[in-house]
Amino acid sequence: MQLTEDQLEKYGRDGFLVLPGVLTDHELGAIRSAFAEDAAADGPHRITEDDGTTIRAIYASHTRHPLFRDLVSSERLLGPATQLVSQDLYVYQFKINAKQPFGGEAWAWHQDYPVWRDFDRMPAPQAVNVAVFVDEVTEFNGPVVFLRGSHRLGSADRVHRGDSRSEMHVDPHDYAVPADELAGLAETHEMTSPKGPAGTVVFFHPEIVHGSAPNISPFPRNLLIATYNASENAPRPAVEPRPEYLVGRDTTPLVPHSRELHPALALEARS
Ligand code: HL5
Ligand code: SIN
Ligand code: MN
Repeated sequence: MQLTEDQLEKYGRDGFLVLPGVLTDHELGAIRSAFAEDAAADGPHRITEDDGTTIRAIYASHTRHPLFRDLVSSERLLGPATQLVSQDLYVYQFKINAKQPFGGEAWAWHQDYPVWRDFDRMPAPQAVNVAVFVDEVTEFNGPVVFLRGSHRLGSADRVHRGDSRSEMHVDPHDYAVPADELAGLAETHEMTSPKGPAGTVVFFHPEIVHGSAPNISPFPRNLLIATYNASENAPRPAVEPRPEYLVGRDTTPLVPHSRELHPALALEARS
């Protein structure tokens, strides 16, 4: 799968790019089962909502489950990601943000790169997020909202809030874009939220301003996000390096495979 010049240009302009139909229903079924299996493993990589039990996010499934390990090297994700960053890539971070039916909570307005710059010493925003819709995303189940083109403003300084929402990761709430700044940005940058069937993939820039509302619908909104970083842009040594479930340390460039290794990643779509 190769992105066209038009698609590359669109990503440069908007800060995100939507590709429908990247994964098949069969593959999505396997991804949902793998997620359910992996979600059973306890540990700090498992983030809960404020109730302390509902799963909010799970990190680093690609280090525990063979399906996710193979998925991140799939040419369908890694190929376009490599084109967008124009460098060899490795997985910096992998998470599934589970927005459960009837109450999956919001993700505050934020930019990703300031977190990775300030907490991990990532030198530059030479990375890309690849978000896979594990479930259909609609206006009802809390789609990610982007401020179109806001990545082109670069990264602002941010202040870490005292009332930290989580110690396991940096919740966007803890490093949010302040309300007055957001209000100003929204005057010049359109709010837009890609929606679509499960299997859609959204590539988005680490500096784009984004956030999402709670899920009051009866439908889940599990969103898988693999963040690929340029191997040459690996974080510099930090005084307090964050755990490996948040910051992948193996910076060896990934080699895309077009013939899927895992049997659940069906070949039907490409054969
Ligand atoms: N939770 C991530 C981290 O690295 C940062 C957020 O959406 C990405 C801002 O701890
Ligand atoms: C969300 O899951 O809605 C937020 C995604 C993100 O911050 O990357
Ligand atoms: Mn984010």
